[in-house]
Amino acid sequence: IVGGSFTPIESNPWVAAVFHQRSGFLCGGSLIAPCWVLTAAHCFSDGAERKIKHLNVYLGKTAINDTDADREQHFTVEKLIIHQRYNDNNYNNDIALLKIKSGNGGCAVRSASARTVCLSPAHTQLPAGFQCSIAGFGRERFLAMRYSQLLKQAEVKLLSQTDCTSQSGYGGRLTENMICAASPDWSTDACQGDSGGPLVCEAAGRMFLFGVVSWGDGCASRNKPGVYTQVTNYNKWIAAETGLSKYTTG
Ligand code: 4AZ
Repeated sequence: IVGGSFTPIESNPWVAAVFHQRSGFLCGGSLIAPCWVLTAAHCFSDGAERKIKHLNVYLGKTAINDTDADREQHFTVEKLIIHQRYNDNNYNNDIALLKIKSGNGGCAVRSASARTVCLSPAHTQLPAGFQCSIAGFGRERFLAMRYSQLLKQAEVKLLSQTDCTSQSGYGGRLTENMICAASPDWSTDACQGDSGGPLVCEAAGRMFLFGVVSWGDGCASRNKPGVYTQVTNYNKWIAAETGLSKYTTG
């Protein structure tokens, strides 16, 4: 995250950290049900990253390289489901599910540092300019050498498809499954390492998972919004793949 501020996991308790045994921290994710983390498909575009026995998922982590035994929960991955129509060339359908399992065979246990986030009703639209928030361990600057050691969050505003296209020059790269967000002064944005993590928006007093960090040209670059997978387009897919009811309410 470029800009924004450091934040304890308790402020974003649905944030998951996905690690690969060899390459280390891989991507963010969001806990949508005790056994299910929603993340980005492009995190697994390298074949090596699809070997589920090499993946580890943590909830309750505020510092990526520290163990916080009191607050964190560790999981292995039982199933990796990459969207069947994920396109590695334009990142269309950049969405994936991880079924997680703890050492004792259980799933996530609700606590102050680990909690599910709500999914919105299918095809909910929020107006342009609506303020939402992003969180992750990604780079703090485009040219940073490493990821942020601590979880960060930042506020961003949704853009209409029309404004995103006209401002960004993304043109035909934007599909109806993508939504753009940025800060009006272009100072805050998701960056490399935030992929898979949440864009959450508060409506009716609850936080809804509205986007998955997907791509963008650079980070916090003028006229280059961050692009997110539009989660409400995938309620049926999520229900079908997980067996969860159409949407959860936390
Ligand atoms: C990335 O490389 C990435 N500014 C994620 C988000 C953004 C840019 C790059 C958005 O994972």
